[in-house]
Amino acid sequence: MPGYHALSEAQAIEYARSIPDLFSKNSELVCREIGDGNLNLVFHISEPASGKSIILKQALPYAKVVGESWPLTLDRARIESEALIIQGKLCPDLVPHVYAYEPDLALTVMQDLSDHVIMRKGLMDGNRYPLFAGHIATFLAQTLFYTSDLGMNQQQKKEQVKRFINPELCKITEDLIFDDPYTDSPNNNVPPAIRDAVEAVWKDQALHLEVAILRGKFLTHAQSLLHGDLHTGSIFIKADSTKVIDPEFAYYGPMGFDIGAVLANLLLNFASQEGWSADADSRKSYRAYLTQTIRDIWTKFEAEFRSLWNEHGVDRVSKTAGYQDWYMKEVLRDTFGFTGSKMVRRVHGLAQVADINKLEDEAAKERAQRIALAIGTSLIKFNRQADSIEQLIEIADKAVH
Ligand code: SR1
Ligand code: MG
Repeated sequence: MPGYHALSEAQAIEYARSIPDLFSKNSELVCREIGDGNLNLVFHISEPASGKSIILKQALPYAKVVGESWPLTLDRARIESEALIIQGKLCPDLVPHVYAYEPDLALTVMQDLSDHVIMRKGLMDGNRYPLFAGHIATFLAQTLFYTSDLGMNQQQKKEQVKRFINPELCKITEDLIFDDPYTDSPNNNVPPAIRDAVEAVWKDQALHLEVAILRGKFLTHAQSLLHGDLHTGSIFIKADSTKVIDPEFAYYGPMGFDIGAVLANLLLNFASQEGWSADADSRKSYRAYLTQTIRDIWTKFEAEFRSLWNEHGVDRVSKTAGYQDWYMKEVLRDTFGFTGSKMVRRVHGLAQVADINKLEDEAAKERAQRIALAIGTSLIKFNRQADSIEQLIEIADKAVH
């Protein structure tokens, strides 16, 4: 990209000064690079005199988690800023505000959310967020409904599908979620303690068939504009506020992939309670909080989605008797399958999760990994028979009893 260079902290300050009407002309600005994700630079810039602050997020031309040997399109910064703008129109309180997008630098200027914490960390610290289920259910219902053929004009939707063709980022998902974990790939990071369980995954033909079917849906089912990477590291949270960030994997795919990402990451934390909870009672209580959150997310999502459909559905055919019930069951079944897929990849795939990997007690870590793998593989195998969110919770509870 002409003019592109990765910013240093000093250059990030210089750029921030050039944004009109933001900071005072000669005031001191402080910058910290705080990116702890797999792909990008994130600069936090503040003006101590006024207390104002912003975030500059810059895409690097490679995957930071691997290094320069893994080149990656800078177009993902455009995808991310355009997705944030669409999501911001549909649910303004649930995403950061975008102030500007600078295509030459693959740079997005957005609202600073430092008064929130990354949800993964919040859960690892044992916090509870009673409003989260309602917030994320609304995010999912609004974004998935209004970007689908149910909620928008079908020809305009096809134009939108074009803008969100995201082949390189989708390829990461296709490989890291639907391929590598099911074979002895050099991309995997297999924890030696659970090698036997991972080898069983590599041999399980019934599991592989379900993963192939789910992968087929991910490749072809352009149902809604997805966030595409909706794990708990893509959510900023505090008691009364939830903000979904980082939609650089956005593309048109199956709704259950986004819903499943949220549920999978709650269940990864559920598995990791082997190590985070102080005793059996607190483990049981925190797990019950997580499963109640899952129940609430699905129930509230389904109710809000159905009511959007009934009140704002754009065509006659989608109101055919029985179609809505069939459709919602398919979304639920996909949710089971993608929840499972998103769990399995985090146990022995390339990019894992701190909930499990930060456990210091090796025995607890091994138990957590085995639980996560058991829940993930069971959900994948069961997905096409699912009828109720209670079955997902039963599968999770069974893995710890
Ligand atoms: C090479 S990127 C690894 C992972 O980080 C992102 O958050 C996605 O989940 C991706 O699969
Ligand atoms: Mg991310």
